[in-house]
Amino acid sequence: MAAPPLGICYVAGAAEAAGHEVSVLDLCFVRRNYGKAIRQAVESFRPELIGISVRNIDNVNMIHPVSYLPELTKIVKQIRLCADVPLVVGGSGASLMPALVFKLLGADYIVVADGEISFVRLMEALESGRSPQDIPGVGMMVDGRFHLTKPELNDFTAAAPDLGRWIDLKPYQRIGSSYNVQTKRGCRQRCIYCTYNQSLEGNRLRLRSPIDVVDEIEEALFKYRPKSFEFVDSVFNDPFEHSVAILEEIIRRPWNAEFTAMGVSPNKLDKQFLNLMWRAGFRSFMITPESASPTMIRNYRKGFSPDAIFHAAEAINQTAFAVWWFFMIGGPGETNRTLQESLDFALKYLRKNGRPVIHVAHFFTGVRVYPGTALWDIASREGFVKADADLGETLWYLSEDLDLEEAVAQMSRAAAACPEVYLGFDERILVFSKAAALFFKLFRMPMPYWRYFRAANSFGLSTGLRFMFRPHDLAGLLKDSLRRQGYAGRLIS
Ligand code: B12
Repeated sequence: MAAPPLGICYVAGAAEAAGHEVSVLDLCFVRRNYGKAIRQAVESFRPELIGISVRNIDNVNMIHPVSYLPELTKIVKQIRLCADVPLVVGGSGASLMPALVFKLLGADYIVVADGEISFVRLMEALESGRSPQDIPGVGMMVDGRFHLTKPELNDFTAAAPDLGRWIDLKPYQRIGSSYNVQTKRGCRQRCIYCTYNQSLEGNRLRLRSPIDVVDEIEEALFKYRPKSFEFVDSVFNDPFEHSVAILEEIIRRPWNAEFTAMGVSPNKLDKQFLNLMWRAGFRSFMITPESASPTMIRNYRKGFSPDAIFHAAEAINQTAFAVWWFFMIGGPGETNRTLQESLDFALKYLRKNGRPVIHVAHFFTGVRVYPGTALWDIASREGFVKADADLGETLWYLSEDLDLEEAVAQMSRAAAACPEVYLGFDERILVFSKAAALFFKLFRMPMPYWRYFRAANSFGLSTGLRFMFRPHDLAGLLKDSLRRQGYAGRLIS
């Protein structure tokens, strides 16, 4: 799924509002020959400074790991070849591991967390010949050492980013991507593995007024006619009252639009709230409980009671939404029994059983370990992360109480019994996603296209093709990944 680069559009808008001339080069659909696209953009625009937005540093998949850092270094090299100007990196990928990304890319400056204010202040400082070293969120070399000033997470007052002003939205719309909208920054949850409440957005909630959010949607709707809007908040329905106010404001407006959201918590996801979502124009959403085992919900510190997920599933089953559930297998305390609890939940609550609702229950194995999280400390204590760990390698945690061969067998059994179950292992099938998107478009099938995972799995199960693309020895691949990061414990001995 291509995500329109919302972050850089916010920053571009802020820079322009501060009196700078700004141009955005979106490399998302430039498959080959970055060099040419970069050279042309530099020659025609003649920038005095270049900012790069680094959204993802890897694909967060333990079985098929892909690092995006080598490609980024190539992009930076191309830029350096044709432009002798300061280079600033920013974005969530940069904010996760600032020192690593800064050094690896050989940037001149890095901006961590929110970009609008820090980037404008950085440019002002450079223009007036002052050192930007004390600007919150800015990192640079000082006396031969990387120096980063702590970011200041200000109220969320940035102007609406107007994506189509900066990038061409058409290729995104062609493949079914939504117009992305942020209603708040900050996350007050304390999930042990997560970075949102840390270097990315901080723990303090910074809410936008619901009227402003819906005004932004209204303007984009009439200007760009996107097929759907996607809320990209860490958790859309927290705080609950804020999401209710946004939904009610949408319902009050005289137009109709389709909505989806990626971070929906099972908390308070009852009939009334789901009804409000439906009336506002939601037809799908992603829900991220990570586990249905009470032990694991507690261990992950998910911030909702184990009952919430069962109540949410019962309420969702009375609707016609398409819902993509995410489960993360292998956190601290995971056993084959707790894994089975999550699988049993999917088998019991997420089957279609003749109802209009469509579920996809996506099970990932392995938990990505990021610096600064509680999981980092646990992983360090248990030997998954070495003191001299190379952050350029993707680092993983897998509970030592899990028998991996049996875990793979359990998940495969569930996938064989239930087309709703989709495994992280199945992701090889995504090479067909572009062709599939064209097919769906040709037949004008409703989006989001992931709703067809279930139908594809049913077809695969009835024809015997379901597991054709799955690698052999999945447990072995998981162990290889752990070996690469220097783990030598019980899981591989
Ligand atoms: C929403 C979301 C999604 C949605 C996107 C929907 C959509 N239509 O956009 C979905 C579910 C599709 C998704 C998918 C993926 N995601 Co995601 N996603 C997010 C999330 C929660 C918010 C991103 C967002 O839009 N934020 C709002 C914008 C405004 O913020 P921003 O981009 O950070 O920009 C600000 C600053 O970073 C900075 N900035 C940005 N660019 C620049 C540039 C310069 C020069 C400067 C100075 C500053 C600057 O200023 C901006 C404004 O303040 C983040 C986590 C988070 N809380 O940030 C993860 C996150 C970005 N995703 C992540 C990942 C891994 C993925 C996937 C690869 C997962 C997968 N295996 O499929 C895919 C990749 C999709 C893609 N094509 O890129 C990781 C990336 C980390 C990593 N390891 O690489 C994150 C950080 C979550 C995490 N910690 O794991 N994602």
